[in-house]
Amino acid sequence: MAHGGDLLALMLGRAGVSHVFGQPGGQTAALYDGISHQPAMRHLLVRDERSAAYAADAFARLTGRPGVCDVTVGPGTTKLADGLVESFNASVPVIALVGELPTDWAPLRHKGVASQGFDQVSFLSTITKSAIPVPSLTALPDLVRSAFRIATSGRPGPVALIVPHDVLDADWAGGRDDVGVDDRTAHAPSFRTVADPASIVEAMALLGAAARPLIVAGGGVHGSGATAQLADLAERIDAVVVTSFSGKGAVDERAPYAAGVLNPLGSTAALKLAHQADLVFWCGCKVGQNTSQNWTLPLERQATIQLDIDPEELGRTFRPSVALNGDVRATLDALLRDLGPARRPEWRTETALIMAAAAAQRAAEEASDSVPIAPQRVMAELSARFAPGDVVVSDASFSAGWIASHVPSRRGGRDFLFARGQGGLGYAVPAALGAAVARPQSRIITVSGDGGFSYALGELATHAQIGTRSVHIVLNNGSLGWLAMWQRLYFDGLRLSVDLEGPSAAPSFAGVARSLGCHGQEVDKPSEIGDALDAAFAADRPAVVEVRVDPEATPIHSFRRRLAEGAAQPRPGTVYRLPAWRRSPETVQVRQPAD
Ligand SMILES: Cc1ncc(C[n+]2csc(CCOP(=O)(O)OP(=O)(O)O)c2C)c(N)n1
Ligand SMILES: [Mg+2]
Repeated sequence: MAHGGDLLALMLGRAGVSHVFGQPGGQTAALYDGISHQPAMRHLLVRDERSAAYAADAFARLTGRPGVCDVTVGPGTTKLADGLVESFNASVPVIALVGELPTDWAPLRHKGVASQGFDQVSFLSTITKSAIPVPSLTALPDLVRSAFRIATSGRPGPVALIVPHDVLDADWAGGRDDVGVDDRTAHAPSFRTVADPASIVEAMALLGAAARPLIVAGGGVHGSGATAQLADLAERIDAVVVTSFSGKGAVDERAPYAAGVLNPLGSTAALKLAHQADLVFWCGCKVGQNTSQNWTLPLERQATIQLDIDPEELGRTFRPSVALNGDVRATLDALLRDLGPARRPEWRTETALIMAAAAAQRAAEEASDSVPIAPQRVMAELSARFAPGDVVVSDASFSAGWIASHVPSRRGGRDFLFARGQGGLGYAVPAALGAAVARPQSRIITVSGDGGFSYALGELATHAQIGTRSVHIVLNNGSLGWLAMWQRLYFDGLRLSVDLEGPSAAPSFAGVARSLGCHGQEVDKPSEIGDALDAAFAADRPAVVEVRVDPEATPIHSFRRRLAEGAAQPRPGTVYRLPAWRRSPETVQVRQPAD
């Protein structure tokens, strides 16, 4: 006799779900049985449910289809939080299948009376678009349809479907008609809306009147598949395009109008041009803290157009001159229908000068031969090997800045993933699992710091088991570099709990990789980087390239300025100021600068 797990798996299959990421529990065993009966569906076992949510997030970003993950009740559910918040804040459609105690144990669920039970609906409600408890087998089909509809409609996001043990185990007669999922809701955006014609006319007038138009492209450009429209717009009116991290790849960054990522860790040209512009068109971008430089952008004198699928975003932090509420692609299509071409040679010349200066600075940094290695050099070597279609997945911290400025996109398309929903360390390696199955023909490259990489070491075993085409670059500076610098620059040389190595112990990430079934290689000279990357790409298994990088290097502009001023330069042999309880003999010595 078929069961609820079969029904759920069948419906997922009808919705085109090809991969489910998760970790089983007793309460979800029937779901696994159901998945095993779906010939076109693959279940991928992760080592930590946090990774299942991250993998589903990456899968969704690259395919537009909801990423699906599953967890068991209680400790499985709590580990979903990192990934669901990431997807929620970054507007990524994900469906989490969540195990639950049997329905008639409801009164015992709370306060740990029934093993593993807790108030999952309340917990998940705050970190999803919707947390849907399934009360019975009869209700299941409709609620599965709801999960897809909610995840993919309007502003996409994660949905949790909470299915009790007895519902999954319940006998199901099978063969019912009622198991279809509306195929239009099996991908995002499900239904496209267009901004109202009057606003589009106003936007066209502003675009026509501007002397120095600049577009800030966010993740919404990728979410709606609008890269071709964006390039058309930029070329037609001689606009500059900058992107958020999530929007990177919205245009080919080798184009003369592409000025890079607008972020405190991003492109200096983007920052300058965002201040020079007289019109800023925020396109599928939520104008978050970083893209807006702590909401100092847009400037008072700048005209603004804001295009967003979510009307709540319009005017959240500033009053746009023109607000366009609609799907990015459909609305740009409408705008482009009547928008005449405009040449702006002065703006193009100004842009070219600013971009050339930034490029010269980048090139100088990338040519560095210093030891320990400059991360910019590593990125340049990666960039030389980066092909269209390859995917780069960034971990949080400095890696994001290095990728943003030193690995330009080579086409309009979503080839870069950043955990910008909440910037959690440990995103890259698990997300690469989702990327690898979403793009099986592509090479997946992750870049992490040693701190971020430490979060997800176990998933190297998953990569090896699945046999992903992945290369993982670890920029090992021996520390939580961002925080080490923050403490030093803003807390008078403090150095507390930012070192990841002891006097006689340092983790070998390449060694860990080898013991988990991957290729692993250490690099500590610039001349070795290229060969190491070539060997990693040629390896017959996932590969880790651990590069010893300069702990003094940072992509954060404000840190760089302060370091250049010399105010807080570390002096060899000095002892950092530590809180009283940590003074001698446990004081930490400054690392000797390399010669
Ligand atoms: C889960 C999580 N915990 C803490 C932080 C705060 N944080 C931001 S950057 C950073 C340091 C990361 O170190 P590493 O990954 O080695 O990168 P590095 O800064 O050295 O390049 C920390 C702890 C975070 N972003 N995410
Ligand atoms: Mg580090």
